[in-house]
Amino acid sequence: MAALGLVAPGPGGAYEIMAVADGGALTGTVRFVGAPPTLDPIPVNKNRDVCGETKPSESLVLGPDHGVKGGVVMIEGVTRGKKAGGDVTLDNHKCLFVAHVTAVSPGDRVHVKNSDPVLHNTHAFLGRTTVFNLALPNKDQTIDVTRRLSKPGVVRVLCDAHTHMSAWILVHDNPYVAVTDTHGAFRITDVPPGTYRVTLWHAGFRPKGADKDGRPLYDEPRTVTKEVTIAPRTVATVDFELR
Ligand SMILES: [Cu+2]
Repeated sequence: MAALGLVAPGPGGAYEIMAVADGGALTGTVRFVGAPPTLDPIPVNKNRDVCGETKPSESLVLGPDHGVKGGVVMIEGVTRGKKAGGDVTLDNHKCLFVAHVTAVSPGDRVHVKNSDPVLHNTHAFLGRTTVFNLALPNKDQTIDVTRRLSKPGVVRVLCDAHTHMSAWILVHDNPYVAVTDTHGAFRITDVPPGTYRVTLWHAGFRPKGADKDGRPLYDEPRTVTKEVTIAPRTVATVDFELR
């Protein structure tokens, strides 16, 4: 198979784009087991005329049968395969980040947008380092942040104007990554056949009080890793439990 190009040099070397002729797929679900915590609504600190008095916490979102929305499933160690290149928009919409959890890989084009008639200031951190810090005073304003998200990791996103607003962007080092839907389901396609470690990441959701600015705090994110073999032109399944 011919290599089509190189992107995203990382610690393990560059991810190489190639045609995946015999690719398989990986599907599955993430399900919550046990009693979920009660998550208090988060008070809105300003622009209440536009944003409302409170917003629901999105740190744990369960659908039918306790399917977990907003889990990130990542296939680890894929060094050659399909091309990234999705278009992703993180929207400040009705005073929430939409989506609350996003997964991207180098090669995806990423924009931050403001759909509201109030100032939002989207501030993203990788660890303690700011990766972007954008004042968006105008409705329908859009800023390209593609180049700021070249380094793999868990990016925490806050709004400096509104303490109730937060989001996550997971930057994976290859395009084999997906976010679970409202049923807790995911699907990753065109995977080169092989045996892989597959990791679920989910944000912390057990309340731990609030910081000095009134932002709610939760416990640490969880990760669960499993090993999965994906055969040519078949669909493998892996299910995760969150508790
Ligand atoms: Cu805001």
